[in-house]
Amino acid sequence: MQLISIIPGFQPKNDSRLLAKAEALKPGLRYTQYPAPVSCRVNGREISFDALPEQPLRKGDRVLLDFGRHIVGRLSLSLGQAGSFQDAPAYIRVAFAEIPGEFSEDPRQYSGWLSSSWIQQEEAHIDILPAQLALPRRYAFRYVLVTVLDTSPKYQLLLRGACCTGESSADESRLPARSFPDEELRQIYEASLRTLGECTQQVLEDGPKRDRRLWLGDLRLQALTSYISFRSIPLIKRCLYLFAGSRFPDGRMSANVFTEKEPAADDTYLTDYALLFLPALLEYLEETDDKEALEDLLSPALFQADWVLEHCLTQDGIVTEEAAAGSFIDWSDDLDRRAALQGVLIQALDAAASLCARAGDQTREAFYQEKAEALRQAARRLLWSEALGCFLAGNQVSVHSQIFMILAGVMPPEKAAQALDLALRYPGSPRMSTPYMHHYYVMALLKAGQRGPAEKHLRDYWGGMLRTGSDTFWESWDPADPDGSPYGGRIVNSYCHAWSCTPAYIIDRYLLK
Ligand code: RAM
Repeated sequence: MQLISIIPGFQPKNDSRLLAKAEALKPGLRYTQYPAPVSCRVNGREISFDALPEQPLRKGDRVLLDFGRHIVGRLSLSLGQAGSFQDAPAYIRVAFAEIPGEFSEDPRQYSGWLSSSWIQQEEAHIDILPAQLALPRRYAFRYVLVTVLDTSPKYQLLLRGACCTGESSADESRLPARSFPDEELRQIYEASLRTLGECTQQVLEDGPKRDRRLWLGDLRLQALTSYISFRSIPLIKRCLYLFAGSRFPDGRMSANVFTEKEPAADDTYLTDYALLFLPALLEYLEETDDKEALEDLLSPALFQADWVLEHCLTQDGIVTEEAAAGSFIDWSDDLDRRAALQGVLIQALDAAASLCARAGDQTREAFYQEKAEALRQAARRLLWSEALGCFLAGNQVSVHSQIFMILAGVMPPEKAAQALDLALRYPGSPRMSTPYMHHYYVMALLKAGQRGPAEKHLRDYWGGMLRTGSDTFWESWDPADPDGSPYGGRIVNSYCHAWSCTPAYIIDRYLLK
């Protein structure tokens, strides 16, 4: 599945009042000075970082630095010279990686559908040594690989120091103290919050390596986790205002917003993502009871549900194939998304009813409740297979369909666990490929009363990423296909990704109660 939408002549419609409020909520960044790397290898041989400045580096030499934790920030290298006169520039490559596996890929071999410009590497000529080389971008990394592309026969390069400054708007002093029944759960919890903290910038970014911007599906899960941790409330409000403040000309919400310049809705519409604005807003209001936000955002939110009700339903009350194909749900080429989208829509209508109740609008509250109920009935009538004991999309059995039907309250609770189990094992059923989908799977297990299996899955799946040596959670991970990538090359995958940060939320709200 390639997600590339280009609408010729697209101009987002911006609401200057909402965007001014979003701008006023922009957080400042906090800067952290990180200590020296915890380990250093020259051409594969471990040496102490203190000994590195004495190590003359020649053409082809490679220095691998491990900073011991994931960092989002900037790097500056102190470079010196040994030997005779510098009669030619030093020429080096500096590559950054979140996990070591990124260095085992050859960037020139990458031919996926996302831009190779996301690969974090720079080449620099240094005319005069000694020099302080400040690398030009903000990077997401734990590992840095410096390759000497050339010096000259007369001199060698010295790498005398590496100075690293982290950037994030997350306030660690707000983190609650917590105790855990065991080390595994503590590690998963902490890696979740590290992942969230690194993505908490001037917007809630999806991934600090890539795409470094605000996506709606990610925002909802980041916000849930932030409520129990950093509590970046003004930032979450800012992100909600950005989605409402820059939209498609017809009022639909974009799947993501560019914010580096004047905020601009991307010309990418995903049916499920737009609908997720409703639960995201409701959850924000449940945390804050922010009357201003309710007043400003209610109508943009309801529009998302109204638009789908008007344009995306068949006569029978099931979402259309077209709307389902235009939704995300999970990275999977062969997934039939109809049942899953039906479930997302029902949850959005439930949220719409609750939002109207908060606004004291009983007429519209009743309207959305009725619509949700009608769509539940339609799903039970037309998507449920009595023979199999699970929901179908077309003829397809998928765990994705069961998950969203359970979360939408369509599935009879006593059948939910069985249907999930059946779909997971059903021959040829599409696999879940992202922590985003696994989050909803765990939530569905919890809703089905399966607390034990939910906790086991959280430990197995997210713990599995940590057992590879990572200290943050990834955008895509299927233990059965560890080298997989939705983009046609895992070198562009993000290994610190917003939508993977939810174990801390699940642990806090459901497992340590
Ligand atoms: C990816 C982004 C983001 C996700 C979308 C659908 O490219 O990284 O996390 O929300 O796709």
